[in-house]
Amino acid sequence: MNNGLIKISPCFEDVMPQEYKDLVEQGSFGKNFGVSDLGSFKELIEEHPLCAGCGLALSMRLILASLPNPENTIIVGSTGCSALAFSQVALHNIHSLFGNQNAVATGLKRALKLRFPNEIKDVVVVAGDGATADIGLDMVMQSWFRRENITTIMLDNEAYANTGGQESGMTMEKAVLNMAPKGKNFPKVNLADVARVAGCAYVATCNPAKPRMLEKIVRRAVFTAREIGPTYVQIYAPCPTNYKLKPDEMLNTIKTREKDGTYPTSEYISSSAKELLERLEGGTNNEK
Ligand SMILES: Cc1ncc(C[n+]2csc(CCOP(=O)(O)OP(=O)(O)O)c2C)c(N)n1
Ligand code: SF4
Ligand SMILES: [Mg+2]
Repeated sequence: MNNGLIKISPCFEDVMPQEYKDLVEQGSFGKNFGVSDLGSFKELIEEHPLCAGCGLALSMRLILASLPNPENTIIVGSTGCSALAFSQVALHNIHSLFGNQNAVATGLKRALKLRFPNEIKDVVVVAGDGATADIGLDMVMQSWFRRENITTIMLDNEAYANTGGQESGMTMEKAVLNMAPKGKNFPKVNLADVARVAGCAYVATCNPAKPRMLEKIVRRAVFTAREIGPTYVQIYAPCPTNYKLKPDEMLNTIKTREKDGTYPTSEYISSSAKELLERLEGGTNNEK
């Protein structure tokens, strides 16, 4: 970058770790970087506090590398494990109280439109499944009903991970967790279908085991939200700690779920979004 987006206070320069200095100096800003360039720029500090093998950490890296307009993107987060990573990124971000993320993002987007009518400002919510499908569902749905121009990304680890493993609406039926010892007794919520019916112009499910697909989906969602209306992306991001996986089993868990059809990659594109994406991409490529 360095376009002054994030600055280290001179008083702290001598004590800041080198990794953080690298983040400030080598962000993805001002360049046309994507997930294929990961490793040549800094998007998240490696020494972040998420557990080894955490699907959220990998997904966050990929989301940050996929944003089409990072300097002018504001991420709105919510309480949960992903929030722990936000202080390790060189990007504008706001932490909202648990469940409030879509209401905060809505207000922010509206204010940015008024304050900067001639500039592109993307607002992207990145929150957990508990924050999105359970406790914040009311505000998520209202932002969709009202056709707000924001992207909602759910990091779906199928649990309330940060509080020790309670079941969420997104947990699979019969799944056993630390604080759901008898197994969940109703099915996983199909929030992708709900999003489509509630007015999202673009809806997709994906995972970090297919980074280029994730990149394409995030970019499509951001472009569609900018021009047309709300968009929803659901990323399967397993939690090794609560699902008792070894860190190196995370990606294979995703691949197995994709293969057995219990967590497929999918895409819904409304006709207006299709028109837009065809114009931007020169023909939509729907290959998974
Ligand atoms: C209003 C409110 N209710 C409950 C909590 C407690 N709480 C903090 S994180 C969390 C679970 C988060 O689950 P999820 O959104 O799936 O994120 P994860 O930690 O799994 O990434 C809960 C219930 C809170 N902080 N605020
Ligand atoms: S508890 Fe799970 S979701 Fe949270 S940081 Fe650890 S592995 Fe990631
Ligand atoms: Mg969760």
